[in-house]
Amino acid sequence: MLIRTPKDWELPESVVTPESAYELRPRRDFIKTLGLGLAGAALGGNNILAATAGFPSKENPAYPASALKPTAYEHIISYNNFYEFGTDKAEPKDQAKKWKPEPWTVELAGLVRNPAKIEVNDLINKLGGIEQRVYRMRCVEAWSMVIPWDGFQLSKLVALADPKPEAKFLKMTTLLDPKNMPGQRERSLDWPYVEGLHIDEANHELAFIATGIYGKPIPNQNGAPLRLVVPWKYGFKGVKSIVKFEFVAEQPLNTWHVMQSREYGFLANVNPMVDHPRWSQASERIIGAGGVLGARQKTLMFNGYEKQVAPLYQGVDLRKYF
Ligand SMILES: Nc1nc2c(c(=O)[nH]1)N[C@H]1C(S)=C(S)[C@@H](COP(=O)(O)O)O[C@H]1N2
Ligand SMILES: [Mo]
Repeated sequence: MLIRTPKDWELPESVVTPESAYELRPRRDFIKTLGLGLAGAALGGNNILAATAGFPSKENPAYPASALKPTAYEHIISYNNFYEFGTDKAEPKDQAKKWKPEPWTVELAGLVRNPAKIEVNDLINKLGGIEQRVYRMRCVEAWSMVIPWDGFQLSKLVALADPKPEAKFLKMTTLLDPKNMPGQRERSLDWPYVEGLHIDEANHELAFIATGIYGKPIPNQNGAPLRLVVPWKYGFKGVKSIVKFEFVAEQPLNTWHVMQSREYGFLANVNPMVDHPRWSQASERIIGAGGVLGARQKTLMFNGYEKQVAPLYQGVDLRKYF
């Protein structure tokens, strides 16, 4: 079921750079991962298949891997921010290993005509399945990856919930489960993790709910069984392991804003011209590239999605952090 037909971005082994060229290993790893199929999922160790609906998925030609160079699977699943499972980048992979995000119920709530509690696979099927999109990902800490996601456009979920006109924002909440999420027994953040979007942002074509990476169900450490992906915003907006989508009238208080209101806003659009109070946002470290020191590249306005999302922010002062 996880074996897929080859796509144009799956290069034959022969054209891939040798193992020694570290920077170019992403594609090689990609092929290995795909070649292993189900066995690969098992070897991953962390893959408790909470949301298998929709696999194998097909590439959406509007967001192809051929346009960007995907980060190696190994980096994507071992360098994580998921404070529920530890605050070091390497911790979530280990600490989330035994966590079982199943069964998983998603709640559609608040100012909607169609409130619902629905099992995640049923939700995916109801929304017409999943597709692949390759997006840039830029953390506010000034590192970046390119991730081949599987999932569905968030606007489909919004349409299913059918918000009332008073609903101006979408608030999304991570599971609260201190028994099984060791990080929630610490006070590293205000639990549960909450994020939000303006309803127009939630309905933007780019806003995506990921249920997979590289054609396989999303590993626990990346936010199983479903997490938000908004590639023009800093990574912390991408709330993981969502249990509740709530349509509200007022702008929700998002977790990192509550934590450090001078450093993290609500909008959090990627902007190389506005520095974080403690570091520059002009450039970023590319995870998995350039050996030990890492290669850097210039950060792009709206993380490279300016053409698509700039219309959302007409009249908004983008020099402002919030
Ligand atoms: N629930 C929850 N969601 C979260 C986080 C978190 O700690 N908890 N970290 C955020 C941050 S800061 C980033 S950069 C991304 C990281 O996603 P990744 O580990 O899949 O790369 O998840 C975001 N979503
Ligand atoms: Mo982040």
